[in-house]
Amino acid sequence: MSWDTVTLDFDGDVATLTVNRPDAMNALNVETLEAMGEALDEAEAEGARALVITGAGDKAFIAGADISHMRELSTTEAQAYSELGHRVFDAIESFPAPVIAAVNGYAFGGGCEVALACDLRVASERAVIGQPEIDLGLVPGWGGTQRLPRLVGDEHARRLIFFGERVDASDAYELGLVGEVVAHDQLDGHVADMAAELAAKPKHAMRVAKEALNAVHEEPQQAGLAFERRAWSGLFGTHDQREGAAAFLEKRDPDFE
Ligand code: CO8
Repeated sequence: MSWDTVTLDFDGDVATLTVNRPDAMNALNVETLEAMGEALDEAEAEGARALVITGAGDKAFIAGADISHMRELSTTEAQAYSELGHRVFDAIESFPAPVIAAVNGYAFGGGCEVALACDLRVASERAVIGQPEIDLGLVPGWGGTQRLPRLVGDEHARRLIFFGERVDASDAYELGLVGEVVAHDQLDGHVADMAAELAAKPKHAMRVAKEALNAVHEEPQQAGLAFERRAWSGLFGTHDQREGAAAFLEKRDPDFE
């Protein structure tokens, strides 16, 4: 499948979803969100074991929702637009393999929220990130009010959302908003290496690790701990669990399923 505003490429078990509207700073209009949803389904159907999300061009990761589209919306249309974004971002969060945001430039509003829905965030030193909705008379509408405080803590999230402040890559790293900052021209290669390493890990254990980590936020702690207990014991007896232990004890590389 192919789309006008999204590309999906495979390199072995690693899929890369690129939002491709560089003339509009990769802003997310309805067509692009729908294409992202279909691309995520395809990546899952093809068995991707790691997914990279990035933006086309040299300036923007994703500069947010499409402001020219938003300007015309009725309340009902705004609700549909909001729900579409939520569905896509939830699909990123629940994608059954690790998802890495390669933040190659501006990541504002909905663009920051895409990155927040990913498992890991790596920024180019040129990245600028923020939730500037307040200055458009809005608030983050695709999960930012919930996912941002989990990542950076309540105080920093309030500052970013109340002031609409845009932070550069090194400040984003200091806040914990990204896990790593790399030179701009090394971003793609570095993220590709990370994704390949994650894709080579045992698939079932990786999926359970992600589900358990997601449960931290989805359920109260006791329910999350119960999930971890069930999931952990559920991995026992799998080929990869036996092979992992055997390979360690026999001082050899594991041959995972
Ligand atoms: N939407 C639509 N078009 C955009 C967007 C956007 N978010 N961002 C940039 N563009 C367009 C510009 O209009 C311009 O188009 P044209 O060439 O036709 O004039 C083109 O991209 C290039 O942009 P600039 O000329 O502004 O380029 P600069 O390099 O000077 O600046 C910036 C780049 C810094 C990214 C600047 O464009 C900017 O600040 N953009 C807006 C960022 C922003 O405010 N984003 C938040 C949007 S709100 C949001 O995401 C809400 C999410 C929740 C939605 C819930 C739905 C109900």
